[in-house]
Amino acid sequence: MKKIGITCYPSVGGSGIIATELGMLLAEKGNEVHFITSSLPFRLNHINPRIYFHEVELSHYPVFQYPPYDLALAAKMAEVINREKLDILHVHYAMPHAISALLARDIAEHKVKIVTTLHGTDITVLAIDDIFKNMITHAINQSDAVTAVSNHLASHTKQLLKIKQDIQVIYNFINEQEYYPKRLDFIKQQYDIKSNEKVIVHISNFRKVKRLPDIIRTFYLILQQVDSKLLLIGDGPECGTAMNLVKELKLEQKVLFLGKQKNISELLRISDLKLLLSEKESFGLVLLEAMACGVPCVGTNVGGIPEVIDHNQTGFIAELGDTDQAATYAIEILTNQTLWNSFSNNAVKRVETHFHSKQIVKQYEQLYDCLLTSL
Ligand code: GMT
Repeated sequence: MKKIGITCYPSVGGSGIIATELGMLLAEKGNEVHFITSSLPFRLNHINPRIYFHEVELSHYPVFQYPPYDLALAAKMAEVINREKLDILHVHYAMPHAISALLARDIAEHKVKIVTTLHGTDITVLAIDDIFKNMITHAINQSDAVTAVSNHLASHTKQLLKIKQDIQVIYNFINEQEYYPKRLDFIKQQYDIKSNEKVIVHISNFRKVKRLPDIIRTFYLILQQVDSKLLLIGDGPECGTAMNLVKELKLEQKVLFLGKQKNISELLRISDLKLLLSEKESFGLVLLEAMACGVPCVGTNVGGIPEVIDHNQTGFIAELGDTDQAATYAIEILTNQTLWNSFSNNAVKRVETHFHSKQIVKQYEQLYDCLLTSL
Protein backbone atom coordinates (compact mmCIF):
# COMPACT_ATOMS: atom_id res chain seq x y z
CA MET A 1 0.00 0.00 0.00
CA LYS A 2 1.31 3.42 -0.95
CA LYS A 3 0.29 6.85 0.31
CA ILE A 4 -0.33 9.10 -2.67
CA GLY A 5 -1.12 12.80 -2.72
CA ILE A 6 -2.90 14.15 -5.81
CA THR A 7 -3.22 17.78 -6.86
CA CYS A 8 -5.25 18.88 -9.88
CA TYR A 9 -7.70 21.56 -10.94
CA PRO A 10 -10.86 20.20 -9.32
CA SER A 11 -13.31 21.82 -11.75
CA VAL A 12 -14.68 20.40 -15.01
CA GLY A 13 -11.89 19.55 -17.49
CA GLY A 14 -10.02 16.53 -18.75
CA SER A 15 -7.02 16.88 -16.43
CA GLY A 16 -9.25 17.03 -13.34
CA ILE A 17 -11.23 14.02 -14.57
CA ILE A 18 -8.08 11.94 -15.15
CA ALA A 19 -6.55 12.90 -11.80
CA THR A 20 -9.74 12.10 -9.90
CA GLU A 21 -10.51 8.83 -11.69
CA LEU A 22 -6.88 7.77 -11.18
CA GLY A 23 -7.12 8.56 -7.46
CA MET A 24 -10.36 6.59 -7.11
CA LEU A 25 -8.89 3.55 -8.91
CA LEU A 26 -5.67 3.69 -6.85
CA ALA A 27 -7.78 3.72 -3.68
CA GLU A 28 -9.83 0.75 -4.95
CA LYS A 29 -6.55 -1.10 -5.34
CA GLY A 30 -5.73 -0.56 -1.65
CA ASN A 31 -3.65 2.62 -1.75
CA GLU A 32 -4.33 5.61 0.49
CA VAL A 33 -5.12 8.66 -1.62
CA HIS A 34 -5.01 12.28 -0.44
CA PHE A 35 -6.51 14.90 -2.74
CA ILE A 36 -4.95 18.31 -2.06
CA THR A 37 -7.08 20.73 -4.05
CA SER A 38 -8.85 24.08 -3.82
CA SER A 39 -12.29 22.42 -3.68
CA LEU A 40 -13.73 18.92 -3.78
CA PRO A 41 -12.91 17.43 -7.22
CA PHE A 42 -16.21 17.34 -9.13
CA ARG A 43 -15.76 13.71 -10.21
CA LEU A 44 -15.04 12.51 -6.67
CA ASN A 45 -18.41 10.84 -6.43
CA HIS A 46 -18.02 7.66 -4.50
CA ILE A 47 -17.17 6.88 -0.94
CA ASN A 48 -13.98 5.05 -0.11
CA PRO A 49 -12.42 4.96 3.37
CA ARG A 50 -8.98 5.29 1.80
CA ILE A 51 -9.77 8.61 0.06
CA TYR A 52 -9.10 11.87 1.90
CA PHE A 53 -9.66 15.46 0.84
CA HIS A 54 -7.48 18.32 2.09
CA GLU A 55 -8.81 21.70 1.07
CA VAL A 56 -6.39 24.47 0.16
CA GLU A 57 -7.78 27.51 1.93
CA LEU A 58 -7.03 30.93 0.57
CA SER A 59 -6.31 33.79 2.97
CA HIS A 60 -7.64 37.18 2.04
CA TYR A 61 -5.22 39.43 3.98
CA PRO A 62 -5.53 43.09 2.97
CA VAL A 63 -1.75 43.28 2.27
CA PHE A 64 -2.07 40.80 -0.57
CA GLN A 65 -3.41 42.30 -3.76
CA TYR A 66 -4.21 38.74 -4.94
CA PRO A 67 -4.78 35.68 -2.72
CA PRO A 68 -1.54 33.59 -3.03
CA TYR A 69 -3.03 30.25 -4.22
CA ASP A 70 0.30 28.69 -5.24
CA LEU A 71 1.87 29.39 -1.84
CA ALA A 72 -1.19 28.28 0.11
CA LEU A 73 -1.11 25.07 -1.96
CA ALA A 74 2.61 24.52 -1.21
CA ALA A 75 2.00 25.04 2.52
CA LYS A 76 -0.91 22.56 2.50
CA MET A 77 1.11 20.04 0.48
CA ALA A 78 4.01 20.24 2.97
CA GLU A 79 1.59 19.82 5.88
CA VAL A 80 -0.02 16.74 4.30
CA ILE A 81 3.35 15.23 3.25
CA ASN A 82 4.58 15.43 6.85
CA ARG A 83 1.40 14.44 8.68
CA GLU A 84 0.31 11.60 6.37
CA LYS A 85 3.86 10.52 5.46
CA LEU A 86 3.12 10.58 1.73
CA ASP A 87 5.28 8.41 -0.51
CA ILE A 88 4.28 10.13 -3.75
CA LEU A 89 2.87 13.54 -4.60
CA HIS A 90 1.36 13.35 -8.08
CA VAL A 91 0.59 16.76 -9.54
CA HIS A 92 -1.35 17.44 -12.71
CA TYR A 93 0.05 20.47 -14.58
CA ALA A 94 3.59 21.79 -14.25
CA MET A 95 2.28 25.30 -13.82
CA PRO A 96 1.58 26.02 -11.03
CA HIS A 97 1.12 22.63 -9.36
CA ALA A 98 4.63 21.21 -9.87
CA ILE A 99 6.17 24.51 -8.74
CA SER A 100 4.15 24.37 -5.50
CA ALA A 101 5.11 20.70 -5.08
CA LEU A 102 8.85 21.48 -5.37
CA LEU A 103 8.52 24.12 -2.69
CA ALA A 104 6.54 21.71 -0.49
CA ARG A 105 9.22 19.03 -0.95
CA ASP A 106 11.85 21.53 0.23
CA ILE A 107 9.79 22.54 3.26
CA ALA A 108 8.66 19.07 4.36
CA GLU A 109 10.80 16.93 6.63
CA HIS A 110 9.36 13.67 5.33
CA LYS A 111 10.87 12.48 2.01
CA VAL A 112 8.42 12.38 -0.90
CA LYS A 113 8.73 11.75 -4.63
CA ILE A 114 7.10 14.17 -7.04
CA VAL A 115 5.42 12.97 -10.22
CA THR A 116 4.29 15.64 -12.67
CA THR A 117 1.81 14.91 -15.44
CA LEU A 118 1.71 17.34 -18.36
CA HIS A 119 -1.75 17.79 -19.86
CA GLY A 120 -1.09 20.35 -22.54
CA THR A 121 -2.06 23.89 -21.80
CA ASP A 122 0.96 24.45 -19.53
CA ILE A 123 3.23 23.59 -22.43
CA THR A 124 1.32 24.69 -25.52
CA VAL A 125 0.35 28.06 -24.10
CA LEU A 126 2.30 28.95 -20.98
CA ALA A 127 5.71 27.64 -22.06
CA ILE A 128 5.63 29.95 -25.09
CA ASP A 129 5.40 32.90 -22.70
CA ASP A 130 8.96 33.93 -21.77
CA ILE A 131 7.95 34.87 -18.24
CA PHE A 132 7.02 31.28 -17.44
CA LYS A 133 9.32 29.31 -19.74
CA ASN A 134 12.20 28.94 -17.26
CA MET A 135 9.89 28.21 -14.38
CA ILE A 136 8.08 25.41 -16.24
CA THR A 137 11.44 23.97 -17.38
CA HIS A 138 12.64 24.02 -13.77
CA ALA A 139 9.46 22.33 -12.53
CA ILE A 140 9.84 19.55 -15.10
CA ASN A 141 13.56 19.02 -14.56
CA GLN A 142 13.28 18.96 -10.78
CA SER A 143 10.32 16.55 -10.62
CA ASP A 144 11.30 12.98 -9.78
CA ALA A 145 9.32 11.71 -12.76
CA VAL A 146 7.35 13.36 -15.55
CA THR A 147 4.62 11.96 -17.74
CA ALA A 148 2.77 13.40 -20.74
CA VAL A 149 -0.62 12.34 -22.05
CA SER A 150 0.53 11.86 -25.67
CA ASN A 151 3.69 11.32 -27.71
CA HIS A 152 3.04 14.62 -29.39
CA LEU A 153 2.98 16.50 -26.08
CA ALA A 154 6.15 14.76 -24.88
CA SER A 155 8.13 15.61 -28.01
CA HIS A 156 6.69 19.13 -28.24
CA THR A 157 7.79 19.77 -24.63
CA LYS A 158 11.31 18.56 -25.40
CA GLN A 159 11.47 20.76 -28.52
CA LEU A 160 10.26 23.84 -26.72
CA LEU A 161 12.15 23.62 -23.43
CA LYS A 162 15.59 22.51 -22.26
CA ILE A 163 14.44 19.26 -20.72
CA LYS A 164 16.95 16.96 -19.01
CA GLN A 165 14.26 14.66 -17.64
CA ASP A 166 12.86 11.63 -19.38
CA ILE A 167 9.17 12.18 -20.21
CA GLN A 168 7.16 8.98 -20.14
CA VAL A 169 4.01 8.87 -22.22
CA ILE A 170 1.01 7.53 -20.32
CA TYR A 171 -2.22 7.92 -22.24
CA ASN A 172 -5.50 9.03 -20.77
CA PHE A 173 -8.31 6.59 -20.02
CA ILE A 174 -12.03 6.62 -19.30
CA ASN A 175 -14.23 5.15 -16.62
CA GLU A 176 -15.61 2.00 -18.29
CA GLN A 177 -18.54 1.87 -15.82
CA GLU A 178 -19.78 5.14 -17.25
CA TYR A 179 -18.75 5.17 -20.91
CA TYR A 180 -19.94 2.11 -22.86
CA PRO A 181 -22.12 1.60 -25.93
CA LYS A 182 -25.88 1.74 -25.35
CA ARG A 183 -28.31 3.68 -27.52
CA LEU A 184 -30.72 5.87 -25.55
CA ASP A 185 -32.88 7.13 -28.39
CA PHE A 186 -35.78 8.13 -26.08
CA ILE A 187 -33.59 11.05 -24.94
CA LYS A 188 -33.74 12.36 -28.52
CA GLN A 189 -37.48 12.94 -28.10
CA GLN A 190 -36.87 14.90 -24.91
CA TYR A 191 -34.70 17.29 -26.91
CA ASP A 192 -37.24 17.44 -29.75
CA ILE A 193 -34.91 15.67 -32.13
CA LYS A 194 -36.74 13.62 -34.76
CA SER A 195 -35.83 9.94 -34.97
CA ASN A 196 -34.52 10.32 -38.53
CA GLU A 197 -32.34 13.30 -37.64
CA LYS A 198 -28.65 12.56 -37.06
CA VAL A 199 -27.02 14.01 -33.96
CA ILE A 200 -23.60 15.64 -34.10
CA VAL A 201 -21.95 16.57 -30.84
CA HIS A 202 -19.16 18.90 -29.73
CA ILE A 203 -18.04 19.12 -26.10
CA SER A 204 -15.47 21.60 -24.82
CA ASN A 205 -14.75 24.60 -22.64
CA PHE A 206 -15.44 26.90 -25.64
CA ARG A 207 -11.95 28.41 -25.60
CA LYS A 208 -10.61 29.94 -28.83
CA VAL A 209 -8.33 26.90 -29.40
CA LYS A 210 -11.44 24.72 -29.78
CA ARG A 211 -12.40 26.61 -33.01
CA LEU A 212 -16.16 26.74 -32.40
CA PRO A 213 -16.71 28.63 -35.70
CA ASP A 214 -15.15 25.67 -37.58
CA ILE A 215 -17.53 23.30 -35.81
CA ILE A 216 -20.56 25.42 -36.78
CA ARG A 217 -19.41 25.95 -40.40
CA THR A 218 -18.74 22.20 -40.77
CA PHE A 219 -22.22 21.50 -39.41
CA TYR A 220 -23.70 24.03 -41.86
CA LEU A 221 -22.15 22.05 -44.75
CA ILE A 222 -23.31 18.71 -43.30
CA LEU A 223 -26.84 20.06 -43.04
CA GLN A 224 -26.97 20.68 -46.80
CA GLN A 225 -26.96 16.90 -47.23
CA VAL A 226 -27.96 15.26 -43.95
CA ASP A 227 -30.96 16.17 -41.80
CA SER A 228 -29.29 16.66 -38.43
CA LYS A 229 -28.93 18.61 -35.19
CA LEU A 230 -25.77 19.89 -33.52
CA LEU A 231 -25.40 19.63 -29.75
CA LEU A 232 -22.94 22.13 -28.33
CA ILE A 233 -22.10 21.07 -24.79
CA GLY A 234 -20.03 23.27 -22.50
CA ASP A 235 -19.51 26.95 -21.93
CA GLY A 236 -16.69 29.46 -22.11
CA PRO A 237 -15.34 32.63 -23.70
CA GLU A 238 -16.34 31.79 -27.29
CA CYS A 239 -20.00 31.10 -26.51
CA GLY A 240 -21.16 34.54 -27.68
CA THR A 241 -19.21 34.26 -30.96
CA ALA A 242 -20.71 30.83 -31.55
CA MET A 243 -24.25 32.09 -30.90
CA ASN A 244 -23.75 34.99 -33.32
CA LEU A 245 -22.51 32.68 -36.06
CA VAL A 246 -25.44 30.31 -35.54
CA LYS A 247 -27.79 33.30 -36.00
CA GLU A 248 -25.90 34.59 -39.05
CA LEU A 249 -26.14 31.16 -40.73
CA LYS A 250 -29.82 30.85 -39.68
CA LEU A 251 -29.18 27.64 -37.76
CA GLU A 252 -31.13 28.53 -34.60
CA GLN A 253 -33.54 25.62 -35.04
CA LYS A 254 -30.73 23.17 -35.67
CA VAL A 255 -28.10 23.97 -33.05
CA LEU A 256 -28.79 23.28 -29.37
CA PHE A 257 -26.61 25.08 -26.84
CA LEU A 258 -26.84 22.77 -23.82
CA GLY A 259 -24.35 24.54 -21.52
CA LYS A 260 -22.29 22.54 -19.03
CA GLN A 261 -23.66 19.05 -18.48
CA LYS A 262 -22.89 16.33 -15.95
CA ASN A 263 -24.21 13.22 -17.69
CA ILE A 264 -22.16 13.49 -20.86
CA SER A 265 -22.34 9.73 -21.47
CA GLU A 266 -26.15 9.89 -21.91
CA LEU A 267 -25.83 12.65 -24.49
CA LEU A 268 -23.13 10.68 -26.29
CA ARG A 269 -25.53 7.74 -26.50
CA ILE A 270 -27.88 9.73 -28.73
CA SER A 271 -24.98 11.03 -30.85
CA ASP A 272 -24.00 9.74 -34.27
CA LEU A 273 -20.79 11.73 -34.68
CA LYS A 274 -18.34 13.66 -32.54
CA LEU A 275 -16.51 16.71 -33.91
CA LEU A 276 -13.29 18.07 -32.35
CA LEU A 277 -11.64 20.57 -34.69
CA SER A 278 -9.19 22.20 -32.25
CA GLU A 279 -6.00 24.04 -33.21
CA LYS A 280 -4.26 22.77 -30.03
CA GLU A 281 -5.15 19.54 -28.27
CA SER A 282 -2.65 17.42 -26.40
CA PHE A 283 -4.98 14.41 -26.28
CA GLY A 284 -8.72 15.09 -26.54
CA LEU A 285 -10.28 13.09 -23.71
CA VAL A 286 -13.75 13.86 -25.08
CA LEU A 287 -12.85 11.81 -28.17
CA LEU A 288 -12.06 8.82 -26.00
CA GLU A 289 -15.34 9.23 -24.13
CA ALA A 290 -17.24 9.31 -27.43
CA MET A 291 -15.35 6.33 -28.86
CA ALA A 292 -16.03 4.28 -25.72
CA CYS A 293 -19.76 4.87 -26.34
CA GLY A 294 -19.34 3.73 -29.95
CA VAL A 295 -19.49 7.20 -31.50
CA PRO A 296 -17.21 7.74 -34.55
CA CYS A 297 -15.18 10.97 -34.49
CA VAL A 298 -13.83 13.56 -36.90
CA GLY A 299 -10.87 15.48 -35.48
CA THR A 300 -8.07 17.72 -36.70
CA ASN A 301 -4.52 16.72 -37.53
CA VAL A 302 -3.31 18.46 -34.41
CA GLY A 303 -1.46 17.50 -31.21
CA GLY A 304 -2.42 14.09 -29.83
CA ILE A 305 -5.70 13.80 -31.77
CA PRO A 306 -4.22 11.42 -34.41
CA GLU A 307 -2.99 9.19 -31.57
CA VAL A 308 -6.59 8.80 -30.38
CA ILE A 309 -8.57 8.62 -33.65
CA ASP A 310 -7.33 5.86 -35.93
CA HIS A 311 -7.85 7.50 -39.34
CA ASN A 312 -10.24 5.56 -41.56
CA GLN A 313 -10.82 2.97 -38.80
CA THR A 314 -12.57 4.77 -35.93
CA GLY A 315 -13.19 8.10 -37.65
CA PHE A 316 -11.33 10.58 -39.82
CA ILE A 317 -8.58 13.17 -39.38
CA ALA A 318 -9.11 16.44 -41.26
CA GLU A 319 -6.63 19.28 -41.77
CA LEU A 320 -6.95 22.20 -39.37
CA GLY A 321 -9.37 24.83 -40.67
CA ASP A 322 -10.50 22.72 -43.64
CA THR A 323 -14.21 22.66 -42.91
CA ASP A 324 -15.01 21.31 -46.41
CA GLN A 325 -12.88 18.25 -45.71
CA ALA A 326 -14.30 17.80 -42.20
CA ALA A 327 -17.85 18.01 -43.61
CA THR A 328 -17.09 15.55 -46.43
CA TYR A 329 -15.77 13.05 -43.88
CA ALA A 330 -18.73 13.61 -41.58
CA ILE A 331 -21.24 13.12 -44.42
CA GLU A 332 -19.49 9.90 -45.45
CA ILE A 333 -19.86 8.51 -41.92
CA LEU A 334 -23.46 9.70 -41.48
CA THR A 335 -24.75 8.40 -44.82
CA ASN A 336 -23.07 5.00 -44.93
CA GLN A 337 -24.52 2.74 -42.24
CA THR A 338 -22.00 -0.06 -42.91
CA LEU A 339 -19.11 2.37 -42.47
CA TRP A 340 -20.73 3.84 -39.34
CA ASN A 341 -21.14 0.36 -37.80
CA SER A 342 -17.58 -0.58 -38.56
CA PHE A 343 -16.14 2.72 -37.16
CA SER A 344 -18.37 2.42 -34.10
CA ASN A 345 -17.22 -1.17 -33.33
CA ASN A 346 -13.59 -0.32 -34.03
CA ALA A 347 -13.79 2.72 -31.74
CA VAL A 348 -15.05 0.65 -28.80
CA LYS A 349 -12.34 -1.97 -29.41
CA ARG A 350 -9.60 0.66 -29.72
CA VAL A 351 -10.48 2.18 -26.34
CA GLU A 352 -10.40 -1.29 -24.77
CA THR A 353 -7.07 -2.29 -26.27
CA HIS A 354 -5.13 0.99 -26.12
CA PHE A 355 -6.69 3.09 -23.36
CA HIS A 356 -8.18 0.71 -20.80
CA SER A 357 -8.11 2.11 -17.25
CA LYS A 358 -6.57 -1.13 -15.88
CA GLN A 359 -3.66 -0.85 -18.28
CA ILE A 360 -3.12 2.88 -17.65
CA VAL A 361 -3.39 2.74 -13.85
CA LYS A 362 -0.86 -0.11 -13.89
CA GLN A 363 1.58 2.12 -15.79
CA TYR A 364 1.26 4.84 -13.14
CA GLU A 365 1.71 2.28 -10.36
CA GLN A 366 4.83 0.88 -12.03
CA LEU A 367 6.23 4.39 -12.25
CA TYR A 368 5.55 5.00 -8.54
CA ASP A 369 7.14 1.63 -7.63
CA CYS A 370 10.19 2.43 -9.69
CA LEU A 371 10.65 5.78 -7.91
CA LEU A 372 10.17 4.28 -4.46
CA THR A 373 12.65 1.47 -5.00
CA SER A 374 15.25 4.08 -6.03
CA LEU A 375 14.90 5.88 -2.64
O1 GMT B 1 -8.86 21.34 -23.18
C1 GMT B 1 -8.80 22.12 -22.23
O2 GMT B 1 -8.76 23.32 -22.40
C2 GMT B 1 -8.83 21.59 -20.81
C3 GMT B 1 -7.54 20.88 -20.44
C4 GMT B 1 -7.64 20.41 -18.99
O3 GMT B 1 -6.98 20.99 -18.14
O4 GMT B 1 -8.36 19.48 -18.72
O5 GMT B 1 -7.38 19.75 -21.29
C5 GMT B 1 -6.07 19.26 -21.49
O6 GMT B 1 -5.93 18.04 -20.75
C6 GMT B 1 -6.82 16.98 -21.16
C7 GMT B 1 -6.55 15.78 -20.28
O7 GMT B 1 -5.26 15.29 -20.44
C8 GMT B 1 -6.58 16.65 -22.66
O8 GMT B 1 -7.50 15.65 -23.05
C9 GMT B 1 -6.82 17.92 -23.50
O9 GMT B 1 -6.50 17.61 -24.85
C10 GMT B 1 -5.90 19.04 -23.00
N1 GMT B 1 -6.25 20.28 -23.70
C11 GMT B 1 -5.40 20.89 -24.57
O10 GMT B 1 -4.31 20.45 -24.85
C12 GMT B 1 -5.92 22.14 -25.19
